[in-house]
Amino acid sequence: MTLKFPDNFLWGGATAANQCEGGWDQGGKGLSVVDVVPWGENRRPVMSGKMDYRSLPADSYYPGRVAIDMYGHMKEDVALMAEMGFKCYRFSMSWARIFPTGMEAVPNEAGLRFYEELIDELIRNHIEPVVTICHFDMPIYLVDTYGSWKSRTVIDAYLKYCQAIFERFKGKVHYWMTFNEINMLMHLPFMGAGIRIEAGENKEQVKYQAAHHELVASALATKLAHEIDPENKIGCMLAAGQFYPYTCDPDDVLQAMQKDRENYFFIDVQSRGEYPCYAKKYLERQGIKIEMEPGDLDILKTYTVDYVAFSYYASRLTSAKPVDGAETAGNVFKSLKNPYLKVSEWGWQIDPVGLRITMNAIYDRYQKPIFIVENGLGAKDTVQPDGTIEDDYRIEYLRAHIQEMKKAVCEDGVDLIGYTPWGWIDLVSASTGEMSKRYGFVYVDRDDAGNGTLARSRKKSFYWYKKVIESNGETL
Ligand code: BGP
Repeated sequence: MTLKFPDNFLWGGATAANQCEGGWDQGGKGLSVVDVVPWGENRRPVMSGKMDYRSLPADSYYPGRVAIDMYGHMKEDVALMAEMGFKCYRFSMSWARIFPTGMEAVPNEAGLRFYEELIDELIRNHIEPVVTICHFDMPIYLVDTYGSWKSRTVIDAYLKYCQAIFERFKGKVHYWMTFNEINMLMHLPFMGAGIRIEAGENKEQVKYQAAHHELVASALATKLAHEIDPENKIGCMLAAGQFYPYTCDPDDVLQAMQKDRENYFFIDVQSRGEYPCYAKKYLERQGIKIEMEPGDLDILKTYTVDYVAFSYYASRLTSAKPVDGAETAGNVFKSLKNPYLKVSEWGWQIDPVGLRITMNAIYDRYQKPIFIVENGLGAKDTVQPDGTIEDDYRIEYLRAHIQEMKKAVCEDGVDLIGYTPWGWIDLVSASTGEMSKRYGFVYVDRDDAGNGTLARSRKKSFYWYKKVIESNGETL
């Protein structure tokens, strides 16, 4: 029995354009969703689609606009990844950089060139690019003009964008994901999918209709990717984390199963090719009628994904009966406090064994290769007077998760493509807009209000992760 990661295991790190790239008005880029999501008390109302960004105070601060300016630090940042020995880098492209409004007939050459330079630089450094096509990021024009994914027009706009990047990066990029955390649409509709809920609209109806359009777009993108280059591998991507029942009361167990299904719904369609029976019944019960065009169901059935990617930060806990005062924070999803788990400074529960459980649950369900494309600890770091950063807490978190990941691969036989911890370099937090919620192996000198030199420095975890990669996960 081999207890090692496969030789071609893709160790790397992940980011997303909307949280690291900046350069919001550079190179002909159009305004995108993240550019209008502010820092501070209005962030949640805007992200959840309850507040229109056009009514924000004029002095609002938008941390994504400059972020950590990877746009201006690209070569330096690739050099840091190369120094750690990355085998792959998961990043997203900004749709609005390539099609500023989403409706142009031809792509913006300067936008394509930026990603071409990045991809070429990665390949020169033997780093496999792993691209998220849409990560909380779309031209705001599509939102304001068409209501985003409420409209089928956006499917065409998305496919035009996909075609432009599949053709331009043919032979250079092989791993793609159609939508980041597609289930985020249910929880933060504006950030997840550019959806604003207008007065009088039935929220659930709107969200499931938009989801249908995204699912059709994802299937058609999969078709296109395979036609353009049969070597392309397309993944779906889920904000994952198994739900546990609060007690062994069968009602709690049932509730946990149902909670998991709310999220699995999306990737059940993307991976198995059809609306699952439980979802059909749910929609029926809620009186939700999804408008479909003839052929939609065939498209979903025929063009399923090649692999299943997911983010994992924590497991979740749920009860069928109300449990007073036992709720805790966690990657947008509400969860009860699990007395067996510690929490991060932001209240996110820490559950390495939950990663093994989640990996097995997903692999059992789909029997397709899986890819952990986000995992990590958001924490405050202290820069010592000599400039060093001793982030042992981060090392401890990642070590424990990698140990469990290893068990899932080596003892349970899960087919895992790779591991890309989130925010390998500090970046803007999606949920809070803070810079002080840091995930990186690399520190970036920038604070929550946007002050700082943007200088990069290596944390203790940088050297640790380099060794992990060098030893293919043997030295932890
Ligand atoms: C996921 C997102 C990422 C990332 C991560 C960490 O939901 O895909 O974009 O931000 O969560 O969350 P946060 O930044 O809120 O700490």
